[in-house]
Amino acid sequence: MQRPKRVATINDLSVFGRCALSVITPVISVMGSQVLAIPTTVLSTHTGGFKNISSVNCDGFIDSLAKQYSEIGLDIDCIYSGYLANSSQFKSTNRFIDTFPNAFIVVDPVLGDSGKLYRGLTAEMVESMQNLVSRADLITPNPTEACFLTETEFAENFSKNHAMDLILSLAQKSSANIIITGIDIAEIGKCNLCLSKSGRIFAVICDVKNQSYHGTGDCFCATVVGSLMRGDSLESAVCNATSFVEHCIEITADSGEPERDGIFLESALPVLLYIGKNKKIIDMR
Ligand code: PXL
Repeated sequence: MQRPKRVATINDLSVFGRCALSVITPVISVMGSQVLAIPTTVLSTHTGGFKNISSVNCDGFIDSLAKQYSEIGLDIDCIYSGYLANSSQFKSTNRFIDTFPNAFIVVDPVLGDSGKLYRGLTAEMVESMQNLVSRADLITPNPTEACFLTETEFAENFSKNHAMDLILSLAQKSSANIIITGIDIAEIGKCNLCLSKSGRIFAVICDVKNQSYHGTGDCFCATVVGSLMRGDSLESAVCNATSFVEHCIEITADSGEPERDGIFLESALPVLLYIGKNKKIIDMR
């Protein structure tokens, strides 16, 4: 048996709130790849809707870990970055990527939601993120992040033409595969809009009502990474991730638990062992 693929994921560890490393690690592991979970910051909770958060910054850790791994000749198949809290973490992530030039680079440009930056993130970090996405093989912004990255005015709803303009202007910033997650397009509804490196633009419809839970972006991106690492196409990876997030939301939605606590990932994980659903793919041009 070949060794499992190795995914180094650089993100925060929010101890409570089911996002970032707490959801990425189990999702990718269940899908058969080994996760090297590299914390940028350890927080008591994520920053969306909690007070008195305590946090420990892990600045410097990424660099020392990269040094040790390159000394022992560790191979890394994929580097997947997410929430980065300051410019030093951006620099370290760039150096980490330099150290492993053969890795497939996934950047989930965690910056904000609903048209606003997350608490504590600044315009300087948007610029650093613009630089980081230019180095990626896959990026997964939500509409807010896509607008910040392209310096476009945020909209809640998009026409098909407006959404196409947005994804094409992202393609000017990055030659990566692009997935804009959860974008509301008037002609087709809420969907994940994708542009593959080969130039295909397609959408996969999201069958969700109006619930939004914290950490679903991380869950989506981790499922895409898990799928790609096991050899699925971009199209299949997006279908798998879309149906997995739908399932997570469905089993959580009637519970009455607060949205900030995240999805019931523990109950949903076994579904990933069998995921391979073919959702409808809509070609956009
Ligand atoms: O899921 C995105 C995310 C990740 N990490 C932290 C966050 C958020 C969103 O609020 O606060 C610390």
